Amino acid sequence: MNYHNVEFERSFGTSDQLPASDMPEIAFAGRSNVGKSSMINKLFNRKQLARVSAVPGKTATINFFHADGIRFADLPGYGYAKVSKSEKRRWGELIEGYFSQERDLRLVFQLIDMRHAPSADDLMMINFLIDHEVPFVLILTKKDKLTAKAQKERLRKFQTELPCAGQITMIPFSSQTGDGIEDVKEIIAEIEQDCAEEALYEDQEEPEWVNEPENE
Ligand SMILES: Nc1nc2c(ncn2[C@@H]2O[C@H](COP(=O)(O)OP(=O)(O)OP(=O)(O)O)[C@@H](O)[C@H]2O)c(=O)[nH]1
Ligand SMILES: [Mg+2]
Repeated sequence: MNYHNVEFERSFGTSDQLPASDMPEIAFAGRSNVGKSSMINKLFNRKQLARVSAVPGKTATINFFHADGIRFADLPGYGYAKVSKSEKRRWGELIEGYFSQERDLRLVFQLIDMRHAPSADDLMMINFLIDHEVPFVLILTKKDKLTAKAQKERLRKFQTELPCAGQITMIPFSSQTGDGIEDVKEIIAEIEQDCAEEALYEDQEEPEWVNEPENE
């Protein structure tokens, strides 16, 4: 993937505005302030592609980007306490709406803060992904804020704090230092490869008449 080719598509405030899924998609989910927009900016090497804010709860929309035939969806952050009930409802509608649509969703990067035990909302989201068999990778953000010793300790604790921890791919990540970004790009490259192979297979599929018996 040429990460320079990224284009911002649009922001959506309600799920019924979302266009039909016409491209393979990769989504970024996680609670407000966990670092979704920062990760997207790091990935595409742009400072302001996805807006980053010190004020949690700023991204209350689903934002679509695309690059080289793959769509990236920045989902609204959940779990921020200081917003009105109606805002919370709107976020819930957006996230639930997104996941209930027939979308060509290939992977969710589920972000959790590496410094803390997963919140109740994080666990609800992770259990949702497991229950609905949505493929996901866990991105452990803000790695730079922990000492090497504390990182090791958190990784050990995640093993008991997370459901199915043994089967989950976890990538310690920092959008400040770029730690983990190569692993993330490798995963995206694998998805690209799968999509390219599928396209090739579709092109090569034999027309139906080839298999018709002769001289009937
Ligand atoms: N030290 C450090 N700070 C980070 C990292 N990632 C994000 N931050 C900071 O955390 C804050 C929130 O980051 P965002 O990227 O806006 O978080 P978000 O998940 O997009 O938040 P919402 O849009 O509210 O859902 C900002 O002040 C970032 O600078 C990281 O890896 N290391
Ligand atoms: Mg954001």
